[in-house]
Amino acid sequence: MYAQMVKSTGETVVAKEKLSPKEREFQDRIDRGEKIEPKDWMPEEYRKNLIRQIGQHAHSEIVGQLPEGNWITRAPTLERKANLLAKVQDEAGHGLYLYCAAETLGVSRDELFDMLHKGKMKYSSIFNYPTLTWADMGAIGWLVDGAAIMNQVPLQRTSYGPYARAMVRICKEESFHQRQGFQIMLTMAQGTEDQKRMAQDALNRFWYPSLMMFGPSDKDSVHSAQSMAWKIKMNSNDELRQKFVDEIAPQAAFLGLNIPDDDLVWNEKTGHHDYSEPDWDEFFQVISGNGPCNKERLDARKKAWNDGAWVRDGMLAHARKKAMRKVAE
Ligand code: FAQ
Repeated sequence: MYAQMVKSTGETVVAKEKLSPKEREFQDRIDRGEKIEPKDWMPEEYRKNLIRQIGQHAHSEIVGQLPEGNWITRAPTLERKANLLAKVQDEAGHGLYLYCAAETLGVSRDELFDMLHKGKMKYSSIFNYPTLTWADMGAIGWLVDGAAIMNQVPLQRTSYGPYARAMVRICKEESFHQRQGFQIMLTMAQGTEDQKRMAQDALNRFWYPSLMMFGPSDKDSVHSAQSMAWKIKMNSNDELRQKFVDEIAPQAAFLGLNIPDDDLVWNEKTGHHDYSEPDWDEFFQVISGNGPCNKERLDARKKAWNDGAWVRDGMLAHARKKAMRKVAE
């Protein structure tokens, strides 16, 4: 099946004194907060790790269009339809900024798509869950975009210039997405008994998958140490997950909805909420290609790629003709 099998290097951070002079100078630039630009020298592992993370991020944006795309024709009002359409289009745009950022590292878009289609590159686990009711559009905006923003705001300060700059615009748009999601939840939570039940059901199904978006717990995160030393990643997975829980818990209370975790409680001592970990076996199954919708999502992406072949061919033929005309002039 579609195992998503890009190998984790699992490398730990090399002590500064063991780095070559070039590598040390590179690390010093990062430590000073300088941005690394496409033509600058960079260690091969830095380049590969960035391609992995930015590529996975780009794929998440475009695969992430599918669960919501499912509801555009069934949105309950014209306004909701227009908002959802705009949101799904924004996700396509985010994918494009990110593919462009990855291309500056010497990988082509065709190669990135090929790795996605062959199951050699991942996309976010969250998009392998189905969207069963309209309330899921609220839960996705509120929780999924909420988790995405929590992770992406710090990435505006990431060390690689093109990635950091792409994040600035993406974060602005994501905050609109989160608000529209929260607004759907608010309307439903204050609506009829059936609407409230649907909102609660969506929260029940999306809560733990949203926590999984931040990645495995720190002790199982193979990339965090090196990625944080290189400022490819600014915070650990558990740090961001905790911030998310602390932000969402009072919002759920405001909505009058219950987070499906009996152990979720404010802890005076730590100044944070205690909460239950997601089922990590389920997480590893989903990122190995065995989630509820993995096959459906990849099939949809492959179909879109194949259906679009004539557009790519046409554009290439046009570009070739234009170039030949220029030579003839
Ligand atoms: N799903 O060592 P770590 C969005 C993999 S954007 C799938 O901790 P790392 C917008 C990881 O790749 C959502 N795989 O990895 C939207 C690695 O495997 P590998 C996407 C996951 O990279 C909203 C292995 O597990 N955001 O939603 C996941 O240090 C609504 C070990 O993990 C980004 O991509 C996962 N959840 O930390 C669109 C942000 N977690 O590659 C539509 C940028 C971990 O060795 C609708 N990325 N893995 O085979 C990051 O910040 C990081 O890459 C993490 C993972 C935090 C996701």
